[in-house]
Amino acid sequence: MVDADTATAYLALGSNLEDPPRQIRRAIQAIRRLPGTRVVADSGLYSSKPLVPPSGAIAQADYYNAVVVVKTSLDPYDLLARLQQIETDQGRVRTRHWGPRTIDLDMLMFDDLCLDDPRLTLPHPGIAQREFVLYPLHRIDDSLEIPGRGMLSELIRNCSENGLQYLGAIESDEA
Ligand code: A4P
Ligand code: MG
Repeated sequence: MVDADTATAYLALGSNLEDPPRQIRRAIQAIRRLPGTRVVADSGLYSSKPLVPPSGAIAQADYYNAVVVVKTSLDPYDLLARLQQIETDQGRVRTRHWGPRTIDLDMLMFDDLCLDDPRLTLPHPGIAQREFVLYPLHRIDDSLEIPGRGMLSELIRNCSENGLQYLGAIESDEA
């Protein structure tokens, strides 16, 4: 059991290599196994068009994305380090920024913490512009407020779906 002294963190998962739905399921299983942490909600699975970086499009496959909510007694930097370890365990090779990846785990929010640290920026800098983050968050909690950015329902009004598709519930079969 997680004790009462826990934080709520929202985590974004993204993959576009090597059976992405399976990569997402594996990562969620790994998150479930983190100490002092339990997954309390998930958005279900989405497919999305690759984000086009400011430097121009990179030819890469569509992404699969999801958001999960955890209650955790880990501190934010410890949680980040453990998420990065899960990325490494799933064979993520950091080639190019915004390039294809087996799994990307980003921390979207950690309670109402605002951090301006390149190692851990909170809320995540892309949170307000990314349809594959905003719509899954909305499915989880349509009355959510993003610290420093405003109401989710307002942010979503200014963010087109850009081909985002809801694919259904995430099965929890993988170890
Ligand atoms: N870092 C700072 N703040 C955070 C945070 N809140 N969460 C630091 C996680 N990490 C954070 O990350 C680079 C550095 O960011 C780390 O050292 C960490 O300490 P990275 O994972 O090594 O590199 P990256 O994945 O190339 O960067 P990033 O920023 O995670 O990439 P993006 O911006 O998330 O882009 N298109 C679609 N449709 N769906 C996607 O999921 N993902 C990306 C990745 C591109 N296009 C996409 C998607
Ligand atoms: Mg990342």
